[in-house]
Amino acid sequence: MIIEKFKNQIEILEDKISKSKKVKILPHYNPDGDAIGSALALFIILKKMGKDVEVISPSQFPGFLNFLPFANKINVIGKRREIDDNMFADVDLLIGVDFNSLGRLDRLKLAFENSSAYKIVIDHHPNPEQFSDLLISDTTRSSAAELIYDLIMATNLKNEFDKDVATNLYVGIMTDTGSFSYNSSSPKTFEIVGKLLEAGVEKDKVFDEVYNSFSFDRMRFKGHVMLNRMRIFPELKTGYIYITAEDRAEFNEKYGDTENFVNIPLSIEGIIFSAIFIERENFVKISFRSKGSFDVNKFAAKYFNGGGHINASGGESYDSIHETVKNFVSILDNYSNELKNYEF
Ligand SMILES: [Mn+2]
Repeated sequence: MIIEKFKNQIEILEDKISKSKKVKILPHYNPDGDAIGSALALFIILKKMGKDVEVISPSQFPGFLNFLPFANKINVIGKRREIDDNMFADVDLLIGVDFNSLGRLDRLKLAFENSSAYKIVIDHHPNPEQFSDLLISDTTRSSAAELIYDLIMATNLKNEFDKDVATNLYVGIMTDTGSFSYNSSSPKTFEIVGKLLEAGVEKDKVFDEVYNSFSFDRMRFKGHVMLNRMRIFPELKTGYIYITAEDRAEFNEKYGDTENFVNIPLSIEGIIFSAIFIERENFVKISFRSKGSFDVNKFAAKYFNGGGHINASGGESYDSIHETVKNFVSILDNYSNELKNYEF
């Protein structure tokens, strides 16, 4: 079994969980389905084991995750809430899920560092930084949720595994693979999905909750973006989308509304590299997607102060939205040979 390589770590994981009373589980800032699903799956199990456990999210999570079992128990750190950097002083165990660097905890970073709790991080992102006592990182996994399924089954945590845990893990895998369209070529992923379905996950209902729950405003927003805010460079096999603060206001943007917009250019024939630039309060939020071997993790790290996975990454810019887009287009020049000759 693949999990063999984590034999030692798994023993420590089981031991630390059994010895801890007070546990906090932390997804990353701007959490996605994988971060929230992974955190809640562990939350449910630890709760059933009788732990004093809580999920604390460094920021708001998308509304389409509200249906997840126990999502209403998540303690969300709002933008304006004051943070006590010693809030984890009396915690025995901190578990971070789905992130590879301390910075991803955003405003909870100092509290994490200051805490004397034992720290475990479970992740699947490339190049994980060592900022915990125990790092269980498997970059071959579709999602943190997939890895967590195996960790549960390899320990006494499996005794508390149930349909609610399975549903949370399923959403982690489904959202991190774009509903099994990328990062999901391993049969292992589908074996685990099979086990989750056996545990009672209502696949069609879950899909409907996650992907068919948008507002009419969001639909019109998407239409506007596709019609007026998308540029395609067919010869470079590249497309990008930009969204201004005015656009967001005009379509009454809610948190999560722009999720997956970055994938739109990739559904055009021949496009293998896609970017989105979104004007936020004090910066421009950027996401990249690619097909095949074009490495957007490196691209984001080199030019836009970010990172992620080979086919999905993010970054940021403190120039204006129009400057940022201009900059991106000029950087594309450096890749024109590579992109023109790229075959997927
Ligand atoms: Mn993930």
